[in-house]
Amino acid sequence: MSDASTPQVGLIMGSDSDWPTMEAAAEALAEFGIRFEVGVVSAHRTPQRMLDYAREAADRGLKVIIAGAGGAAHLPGMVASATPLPVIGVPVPLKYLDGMDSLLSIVQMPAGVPVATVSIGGARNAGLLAVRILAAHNPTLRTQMQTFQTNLEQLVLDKDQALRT
Ligand code: RP5
Repeated sequence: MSDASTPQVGLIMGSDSDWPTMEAAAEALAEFGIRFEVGVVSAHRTPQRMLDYAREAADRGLKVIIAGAGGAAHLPGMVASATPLPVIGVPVPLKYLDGMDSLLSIVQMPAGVPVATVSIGGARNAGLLAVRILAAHNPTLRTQMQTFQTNLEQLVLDKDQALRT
């Protein structure tokens, strides 16, 4: 089912044009040494591929799916409907509507089919949330996340100090 080389996170997006936004999720996962796979899976253009991906994800050893899409952004919700894994949705901003269309398409899920939606363009937080989900059963990863949070706090304190001097 899974071994040391199996990806833990599936990072998918509706189009390769989403990658400039979604790349930040990949970077966050890489910072924590999380194994992940990347792919284009479109709810509208490759519906069968999307269903196959979602239905097979858990058996392939994935633990979390991050799905980004823009506009009529149905990918995260549809994937969530066909997998028992946690799905994190990333609203990708497009040329029009400033990503509000993507956000509303992803966030307003019917009861029973949850998608953890991050902010518009918030792919980094999607990556970090995936790390936290994995860390719930991994003390080493949890310690890494605590160190990350401590460093984040220190960064703010340092900037505050720099402003005051
Ligand atoms: C969505 O349509 C994709 O997620 C992308 O954000 C948007 C536009 O796709 P392209 O026309 O750039 O391929 O499904």
